[in-house]
Amino acid sequence: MSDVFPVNGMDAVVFAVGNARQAAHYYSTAFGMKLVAYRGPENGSPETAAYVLTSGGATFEFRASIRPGTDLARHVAEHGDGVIDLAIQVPDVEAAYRHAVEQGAKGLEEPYTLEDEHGKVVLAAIATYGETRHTLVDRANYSGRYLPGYAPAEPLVAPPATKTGRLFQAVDHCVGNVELGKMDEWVEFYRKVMGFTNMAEFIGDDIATEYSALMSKVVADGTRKVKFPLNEPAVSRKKSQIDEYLEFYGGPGVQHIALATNDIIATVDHMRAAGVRFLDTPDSYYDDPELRERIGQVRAPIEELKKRRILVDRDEDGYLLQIFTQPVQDRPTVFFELIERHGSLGFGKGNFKALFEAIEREQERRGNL
Ligand code: TYF
Ligand code: FE
Repeated sequence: MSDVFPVNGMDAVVFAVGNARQAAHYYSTAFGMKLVAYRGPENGSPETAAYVLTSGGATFEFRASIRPGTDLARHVAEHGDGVIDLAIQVPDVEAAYRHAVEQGAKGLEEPYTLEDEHGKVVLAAIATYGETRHTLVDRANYSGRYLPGYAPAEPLVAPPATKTGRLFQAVDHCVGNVELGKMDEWVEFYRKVMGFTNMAEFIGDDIATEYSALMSKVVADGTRKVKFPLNEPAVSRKKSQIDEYLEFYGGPGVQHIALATNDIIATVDHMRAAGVRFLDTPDSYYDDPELRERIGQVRAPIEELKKRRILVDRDEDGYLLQIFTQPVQDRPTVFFELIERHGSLGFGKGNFKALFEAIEREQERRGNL
């Protein structure tokens, strides 16, 4: 079968924030990212300041309005800091955009080309859940740092003192929260528009009623380079964490970004020392003899994982280590996951119970349970 919507991988994750200068600092010091490009009133952008940071193959752009009355200012006033764009690299923007719109996607920007002395980039944009968009990007003929119009910028701080000089190297997956009853519609959207298929891992009715208060399905492109889990709230005794998000974000949006790391222990140590807070996991998770049986040998002693509250899961393909930050802004909305994969293609199914209990303890502390 020919791929109707080939993708090359994730491009940038774009955040709308209240203060991009300070966000650039936080993601430099706490996430070990490298500032590489800037656009603002000094170079032709009178309304918006934008900072572009990278970590290996991952790119984040932080945009803030520097004037009142802009759509970006409205977005931040309404949703708080959040993700406005999950950009995807495609080999043929024109073909991808036409296919998407024919299949019912809402077109936001017709294909256009940006050029400078480093070459050209082709872009287009379609809408997805809430106010989120997917910009489609072809940068195969571009050797500049980010996009034409952005000036090179130098790192704000020295790289983290890890073997690689970074804390993570790629975006592993990006999760969306949608409204009750809408998950399957969005799964269908990604199937029709992008030819994405369901991955085996999901949170169904059974898990939802028992402890998660959410349902989840994962769609991915055929090569598994772009993975988008989708959550919806489930009706249960307690208020769903997804409802909490929808209430405080003011609608559907990106819930978490998972970052792939080769050394989750060093990454967590750096981030904690820099002030990032993670979800707590009780001692009982590590002291449970069933855990040792379930996960077998992993690359670090369980004591080292326990010290840092890192979770571990194993399936037929291998194992993974993962941990979740607290929300990274005042609203209980966007958070990050760190994930170190050793063969496993899953999302930590065996950790769902412990994870959702930890999230519920946080909801309770916030008075939202
Ligand atoms: O991305 C995933 O599916 C895992 C598990 O609210 C998960 O990280 C699912 C829902 C959620 C938090 C984590
Ligand atoms: Fe995840």
